[in-house]
Amino acid sequence: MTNEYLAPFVDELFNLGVREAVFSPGSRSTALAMLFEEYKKYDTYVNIDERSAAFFALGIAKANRRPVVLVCTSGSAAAHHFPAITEAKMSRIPLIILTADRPAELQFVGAPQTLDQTRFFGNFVNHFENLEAPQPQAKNFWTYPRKVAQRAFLSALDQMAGPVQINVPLRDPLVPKLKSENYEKGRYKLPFKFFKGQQSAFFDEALLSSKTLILAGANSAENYSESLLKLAEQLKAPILADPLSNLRNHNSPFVMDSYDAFLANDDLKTDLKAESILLFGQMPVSKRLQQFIALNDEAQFIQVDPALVYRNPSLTTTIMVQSNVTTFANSIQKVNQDFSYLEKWQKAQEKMRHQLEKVAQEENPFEGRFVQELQKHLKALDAQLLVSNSMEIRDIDYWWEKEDSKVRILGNRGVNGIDGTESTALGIATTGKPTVLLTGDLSMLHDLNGLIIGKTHELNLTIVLFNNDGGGIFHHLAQKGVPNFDYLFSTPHGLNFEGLAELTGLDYHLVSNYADFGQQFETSICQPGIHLLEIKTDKDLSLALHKKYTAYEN
Ligand SMILES: Cc1ncc(C[n+]2csc(CCOP(=O)(O)OP(=O)(O)O)c2C)c(N)n1
Repeated sequence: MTNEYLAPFVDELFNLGVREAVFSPGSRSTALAMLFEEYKKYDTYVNIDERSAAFFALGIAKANRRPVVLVCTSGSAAAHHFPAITEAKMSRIPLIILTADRPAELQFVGAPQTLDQTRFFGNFVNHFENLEAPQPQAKNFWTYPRKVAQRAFLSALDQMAGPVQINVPLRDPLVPKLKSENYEKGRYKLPFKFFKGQQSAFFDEALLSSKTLILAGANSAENYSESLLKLAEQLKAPILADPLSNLRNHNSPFVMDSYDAFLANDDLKTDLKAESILLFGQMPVSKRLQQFIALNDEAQFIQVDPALVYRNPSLTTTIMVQSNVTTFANSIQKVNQDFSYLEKWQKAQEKMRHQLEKVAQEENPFEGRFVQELQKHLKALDAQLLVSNSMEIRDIDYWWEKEDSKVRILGNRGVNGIDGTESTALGIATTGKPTVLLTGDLSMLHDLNGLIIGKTHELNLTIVLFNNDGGGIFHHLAQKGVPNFDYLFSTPHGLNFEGLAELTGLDYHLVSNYADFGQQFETSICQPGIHLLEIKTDKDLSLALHKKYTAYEN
């Protein structure tokens, strides 16, 4: 399989619109040069001097206003591309530079013609990444190289067009097997497309089938709820509403809020398969949803976003539309009269929600029921709720029901850190609206210093702390039960949060039961200062209760 994955890379660049490739000869770049040449559809050029080759490619790209591929071998070769790359960057000319390289095991060991080619052109490229050899058995062996090609092409044609470096570490044997069928491997049913701006006619006619699914994720730039609800109604499409999308603030029959639980069911996953999937905003938190998307790899996956940057880690995106959400949604004219797909989702949703709601009878202190209680007490308020990462955001995903409300749910889902939690919450609290932080104990401990600014600036915040003495999430993951599990992962600390009252002057309360929580919460939210409501839970019991209340039975 050596180097065979490069054939779909070459094919994908052609599919995207690249038509010319300029090579300088070398051994490490053999596979690249041969595969472009054998494809037979590119206009290729050879120049022994990489410096001249790069300016030559720049000239072609300038004249044709489209990206040109430039290939060089490892070592000092890439350095000679530099002058033309600075020119391309500053004059916004798209180039895709493929620098052949030695693989990781031959780096920093004195291998010939080898130097560190990582981010070789610094700030003078729009994008850098390695095109690594995928694992031979991997499902994405043939599709991953296509994604790298797409990213390279889209970055080169960014709003500020420019050069892009794809570094290509290659192992021996360097001469590839030329199999013409490899060029077609990993192609989607319909080729990858991207649009800058509106193409409603295209979507109306070809794409939005009667089995269209809408994914609504966090979107910090825009409140798109009304336009998505209208679009869902037109298309009879269920909206899988991530808690951070805030679409759950609408008690609409199109909004689904319990999918993370029922998408664990294999029969349902087959029955609910989509033909078109529209993603707005960030990919939702739910891991099961992401697995479901990966399963739907035959569907058209359309990402609508102001940037042409991937937001779908399942690698199934087939169309990218560079647009803000409202403009796109409002441009779609299609009306679907077939309710049958929507009804399937509604049925699963109702059944699952019914099961999840049974948590209201749970007597033990359980995060699921406390989320339900929290929603009850917040719903009438124009409030803001920051949710920490780990199980807290997942519990909100399970138990925060759609209902007409104004609560704005926020989270730091850019890199999903357990850091900066109190600081972010206090930053949010500066708006003066009632503000609540729902956090786990490790996340809270990580940012205790963050409380200082609350005191300095007299900010108001109610902290609801789920204290299970360590990282409960690891009890749900594959690490559970490995040697030294507690020491390495669960990390119980036994710290006493009550001491924070003395340390920081916050108002502390240990919650004794659900009714007590309600009373304390109602008092805290109206009073100035920082209030900490600590709820003690048990990790193993919590795991069992999660299983009990989130199980979907056929
Ligand atoms: C800065 C940072 N360090 C480490 C992690 C890995 N991590 C994810 S969840 C988690 C445990 C969080 O525990 P806690 O806040 O108590 O929540 P629980 O799992 O109990 O719900 C850790 C350490 C991370 N996401 N971010």
